[in-house]
Amino acid sequence: MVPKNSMFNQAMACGLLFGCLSLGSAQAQMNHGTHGQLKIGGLNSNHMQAGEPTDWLLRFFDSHTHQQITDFDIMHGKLMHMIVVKDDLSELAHIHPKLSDTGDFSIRVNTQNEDPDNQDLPNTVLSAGRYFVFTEALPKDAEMMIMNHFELSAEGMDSQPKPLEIDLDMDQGEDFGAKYFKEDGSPGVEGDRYRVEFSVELFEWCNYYLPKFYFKILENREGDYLPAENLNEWLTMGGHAVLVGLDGEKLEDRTFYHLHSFSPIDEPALFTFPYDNHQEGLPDGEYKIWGQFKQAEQILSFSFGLRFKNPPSSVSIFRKTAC
Ligand SMILES: [Cu+2]
Repeated sequence: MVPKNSMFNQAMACGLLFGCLSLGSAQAQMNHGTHGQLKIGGLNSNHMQAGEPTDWLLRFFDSHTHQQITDFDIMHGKLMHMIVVKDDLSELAHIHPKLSDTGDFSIRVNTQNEDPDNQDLPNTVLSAGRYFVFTEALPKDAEMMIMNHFELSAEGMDSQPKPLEIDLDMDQGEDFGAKYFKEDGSPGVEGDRYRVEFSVELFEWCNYYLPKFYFKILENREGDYLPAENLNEWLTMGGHAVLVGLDGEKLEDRTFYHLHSFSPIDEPALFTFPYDNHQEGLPDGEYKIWGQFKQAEQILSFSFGLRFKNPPSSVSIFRKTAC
């Protein structure tokens, strides 16, 4: 069941009706009339020790009145969705802080907690480096969710940035890539439990293109890779995908999208993630995309490195007037 007036309904409406303001488009809507505050270990600090259990506290304020926003509605099954990603895109955690009576969100990272939707929590900030934190929440009675972002740095053993491996290179004309993953969703080799096929399609829209991303999840059954079974909805959707750009030195310049797929309908274990920003296309560049799915009780994250390239703009696409 979907709660009335939830962002889910609006998101779906936007997915079906082009032209409405998209909900997942981080660039345009981050800090939409709000500003956020992240306290680490009780301090106004943006430093922590990598791998150490650490308390994070978040507050959000209306930018005009400076009042703290304390009431929130549930969106996709949670009061807040938080994506933590390392700047070299080597690590990602999708977690869900808790809301207190006073309107503060809190979470202790690098630990286990009782929420089965926080399986990434023990691995939130594991290595030294720079991390981005993206939050999504829906203030009560608001029409739009608020998206905020924070930056922190983790100290610890020196860890060199890892180069992004490109699995699908549209510069080379590729639109399809396949990879193998182990039981827990970590990268594997042929013969391991999962083979995941990732592909991209481009659709003309206004004077640019909209991408659509596909994940097909195959499971090794006695040597044959067959469509995975026991795939369940996670957080009210068939699947979630997080797309983050590598380009941009500043956090504000990073592209960030949290996309959604319905459960497969036509083809078993095939998930479709439409790009949900109908105001602008996706810039050329290097990205990582994590598809997140629930199988039985386990959350699986399958990631692909993507070099995204828009086709040269054609005359025909500029003639379209329906946008
Ligand atoms: Cu979430």
